[in-house]
Amino acid sequence: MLNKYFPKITKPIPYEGKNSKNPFAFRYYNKDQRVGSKTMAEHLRFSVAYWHSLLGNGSDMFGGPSFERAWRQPSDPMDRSKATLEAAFEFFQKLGVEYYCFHDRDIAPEGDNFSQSIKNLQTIVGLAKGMQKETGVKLLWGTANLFGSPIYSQGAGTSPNAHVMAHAAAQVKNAIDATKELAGENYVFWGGREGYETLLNTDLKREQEQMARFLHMAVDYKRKIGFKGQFLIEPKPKEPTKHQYDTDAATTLYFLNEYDLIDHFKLNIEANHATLAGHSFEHELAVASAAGKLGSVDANRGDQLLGWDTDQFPTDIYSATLAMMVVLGQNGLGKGGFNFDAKVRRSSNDPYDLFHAHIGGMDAFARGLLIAHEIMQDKVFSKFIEERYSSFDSGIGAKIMAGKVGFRDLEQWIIKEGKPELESGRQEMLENILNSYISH
Ligand code: XLS
Ligand code: NI
Ligand code: NI
Repeated sequence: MLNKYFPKITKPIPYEGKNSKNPFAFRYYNKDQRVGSKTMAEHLRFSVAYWHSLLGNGSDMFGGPSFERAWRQPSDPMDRSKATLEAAFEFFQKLGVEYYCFHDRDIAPEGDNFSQSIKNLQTIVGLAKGMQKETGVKLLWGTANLFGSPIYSQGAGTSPNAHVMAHAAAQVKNAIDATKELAGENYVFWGGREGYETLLNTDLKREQEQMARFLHMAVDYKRKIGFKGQFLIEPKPKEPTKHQYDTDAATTLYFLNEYDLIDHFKLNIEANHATLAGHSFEHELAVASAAGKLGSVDANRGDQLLGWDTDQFPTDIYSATLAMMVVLGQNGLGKGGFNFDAKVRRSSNDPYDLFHAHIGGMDAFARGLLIAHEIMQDKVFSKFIEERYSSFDSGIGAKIMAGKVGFRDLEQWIIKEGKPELESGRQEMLENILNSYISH
């Protein structure tokens, strides 16, 4: 096992059960434990986000780095990337996580020109491939950073400048190549700057048409090279741009339908993006899932009092339980997983905080999984929901849904039958039941 950057951890984080007081142990996540037909590891497919956990340095809008990791010390950018890669795989192994995710620019530095950038990426990909083989850690998804460079300040695929769009396309081509080379199971598109600030300089329709063209080119390329990973779009309503074209799940699904892309994409739902859009995490998951398009999850959380993407590690058992109910309801995420798109706080300056953060997130979802599984086995809510809609299973309800009656027939039916009687929705009772599962 690699052992250079986290010497205090000498073996993979163990599962010690819920009474353990060891801060470097799992209390719920027991990877081989079966929950229904799969193990916890198979259900959850946890992933570390390279950009936050390996590159994060505590900086925010008001201050520069508050910590510098040992693996970020080498001054040559390629040496720094290599050291970071070593630290990454040591961390993955010691944490006991099976997947990771990256942006092209996270793992390899941009060169002086585009050809050099390609070479840098290929060199690091070669090394990463070796480390994946050595450790068994796999790539959940790759993506391209189309938001950091100043050339993308007015958009990438949706830039008003065709030269910029071409550059973005060239970059995504290489990021897909890298993902394929590393047997990535998905490829993510997050439209960081695919939106606009003011209509005074923006043709909204054109920009959406450009975005669609961009994604169609990606689909064509995927087919040409035989990349078998799932394409995912990650909705987010704002930050960095004021209006983003992929605001939330419903908006993104509409866009994909409108531009004939729906068959080629699923969604990657992020908790903090859901709340920024004014939705709950479980709402966004449910909207994606209802369309058969819930592909993967960026697990994190926002803060109720802060209106931006704080990307905190998820610790809320309620939220994790409700999320797992949606995921179990669709029989899992398939090729997707739970990627911790989350960063330790500015004050968490010790590299071992990365362990605490991930252990907490993994335990929260493991616990959510256990509770959700029990709830679903007992059919507590599903029975209630089925019963609640049962008037559509026979009689007039069945006729309505089968298209056998119209407004005139229903007028006659109402004249005869009179006023409806309503059953209680029993929200409070159901909330109490949920609580009883969570607290025992
Ligand atoms: C930013 C996004 C980003 C994507 C990958 O808010 O969450 O990190 O997950 O580009
Ligand atoms: Ni994300
Ligand atoms: Ni985010």
